[in-house]
Amino acid sequence: MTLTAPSTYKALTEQEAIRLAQSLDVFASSATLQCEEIGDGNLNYVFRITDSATGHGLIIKQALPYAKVVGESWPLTLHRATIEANALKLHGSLAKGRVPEVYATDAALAVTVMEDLSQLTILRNGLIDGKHYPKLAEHIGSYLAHTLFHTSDFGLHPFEKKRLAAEFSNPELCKITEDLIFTDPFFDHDTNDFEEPLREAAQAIWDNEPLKFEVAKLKRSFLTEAEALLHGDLHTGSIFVDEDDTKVIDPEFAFYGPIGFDIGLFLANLIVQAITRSGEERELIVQDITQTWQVFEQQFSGLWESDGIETYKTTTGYREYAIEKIFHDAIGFAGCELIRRTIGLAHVRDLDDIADESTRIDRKRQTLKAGETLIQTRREYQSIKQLETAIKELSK
Ligand code: SR1
Ligand code: MG
Repeated sequence: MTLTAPSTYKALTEQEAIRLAQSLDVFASSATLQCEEIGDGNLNYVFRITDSATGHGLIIKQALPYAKVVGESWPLTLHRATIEANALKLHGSLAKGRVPEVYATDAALAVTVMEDLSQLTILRNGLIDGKHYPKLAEHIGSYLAHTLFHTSDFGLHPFEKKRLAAEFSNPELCKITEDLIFTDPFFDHDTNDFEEPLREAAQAIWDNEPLKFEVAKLKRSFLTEAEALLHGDLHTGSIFVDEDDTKVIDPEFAFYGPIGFDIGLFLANLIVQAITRSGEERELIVQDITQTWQVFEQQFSGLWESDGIETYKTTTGYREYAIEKIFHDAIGFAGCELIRRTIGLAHVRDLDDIADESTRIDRKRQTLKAGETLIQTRREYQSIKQLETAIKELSK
């Protein structure tokens, strides 16, 4: 599929997105195409182009030269569109069926044309509506194991790994994470955003030196440990689902970082759900957390045995050591994500849309408490069952 696009950047209108779609040999020349801008994220335009007669469609995603969530005062590299398209292709080849198909790209226009997933639901929206997805944990655990193992030194020749690490150098998007997840929420910074009743809890975080010492270590890990090609922003808004299918989208934050980061972000967003639910509905989410880790651990270990290229792979204790490090890192990163989604710049609807103020503030206090606890006690957990017990306690 070839894209006939202008060679210089221009933010597309809906009509221009239709003309771009017509230049692809996908739709009949007689087709009447409709276009809707459906982007609900913080950074990009997402156009859905549909053939009115057949209902068939595709997505044209375009990066804007600034962060939409803040406005033109926050310029942002267009190269993230190329990073995203290449990460989708690579991760899609490693985790079959878990990533939308990329049909075409244009670097100058910062555009990716891809599979329309509108038959599926954004996971965050489905969870907020009280739904549960029986295949989610199996699919995401497997996606994580395959994408992370096969791009790491455990499964990839060091020349290819270092070539990929250079290709996926993504400093501007990493800086957003370094600031918004690892720095600003832990200081009285003007990007922070929280309701006044939470000021005391926020101040307690800013005053907690032992907590900040642990966050500094986690930030250093994010800055320096080029372990695998991460998705980089694996929250529940980056996943499409239904009862049978799961697709991971939006890897524009992809870069070589610590393996536990993707796992931690996903688990944190499920923990937010556990906190907002009760009874059996909460239990289902807690079981998803446990199962995601179990599937990841089992499949990562299996790949270590079957496809591992590290000479030390059979050295007694090394696999267990590597997996324990990933586990503890993931718990710490989950803690940082919980705190930033509560008092940082980019919130989540799971918490903000709780209509009753007193309930909303209580849930947010719980999220902060869970974040602090996970960061500070992360090395104490020896098994996923121990973590499960702690999450149940923190969600009550
Ligand atoms: C300015 S971007 C804010 C957040 O949105 C993205 O999805 C990332 O999570 C980022 O931290
Ligand atoms: Mg995104």
